[in-house]
Amino acid sequence: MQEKKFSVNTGLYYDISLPDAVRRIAALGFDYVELYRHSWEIDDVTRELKEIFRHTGIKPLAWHDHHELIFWAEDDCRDIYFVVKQVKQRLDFCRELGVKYLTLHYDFEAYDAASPVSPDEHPVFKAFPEIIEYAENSGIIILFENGSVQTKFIRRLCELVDSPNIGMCVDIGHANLFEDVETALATAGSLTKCLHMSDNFGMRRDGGFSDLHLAPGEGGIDWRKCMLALKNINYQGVFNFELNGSRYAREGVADIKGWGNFLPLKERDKLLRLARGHIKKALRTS
Ligand SMILES: [Mn+2]
Repeated sequence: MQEKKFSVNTGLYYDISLPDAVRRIAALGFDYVELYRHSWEIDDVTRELKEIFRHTGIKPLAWHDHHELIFWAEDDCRDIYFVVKQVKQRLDFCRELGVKYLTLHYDFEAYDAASPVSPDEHPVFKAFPEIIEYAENSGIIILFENGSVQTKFIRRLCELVDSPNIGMCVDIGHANLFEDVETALATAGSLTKCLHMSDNFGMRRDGGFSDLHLAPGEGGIDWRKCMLALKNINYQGVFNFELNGSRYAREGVADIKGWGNFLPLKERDKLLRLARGHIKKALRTS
């Protein structure tokens, strides 16, 4: 059996610099890193990041942008030029850093899961020909991540765009909240190029925050079943953890999106060891 590769999203170490987060993840023995930042300070650290990749052997898996694609469009999405410009800028960064995937949220807030529209009915769809042509020329694959936008919508989007440079990053925690893990993976199928792995206890009914981004093993997801679902679609990619390092997440309070109240760094390291151990065990027993 091919050896499984593991990766970490730098958001877990959001309170230290991006290079320091990458160094820390490399020191913990991970194979890949997913780069995540709200702002564009990455502009200043490109050279340093490349040095770390070269010295430690850790490889950049993806650039994960904070913004949704729709966020860049005006309310009525007339400003397609701006959307295209933002995505091209990210693709340039990916190429500069040797990152294979650009992972974007399609939309988190405005999407109505109860009455989904076809992707090509949305004005932002007009941006795709130019975005995809640029991605193809850059050799970067754009991945859309499921959230309240379910995998069936993104699958349809990928089919309509019809390019080898578009695919899906299946967020397992989000699938557990907005559809279910096994259905989401079966729907995404061979379009699944990357994963966001985190745990939660399902959708809360009291309005509390549900998308906790706990380490696999801390929440209620059956990871053995998840590994079986991945085998069923012959997933050959990296196992990428996207964890929240805040105390809030463990207390289940509503405002963890503030990325504050962090656990000490060593406790966050432990979460990664827990996550990796839990997934390795789930792989062995599935
Ligand atoms: Mn995610």
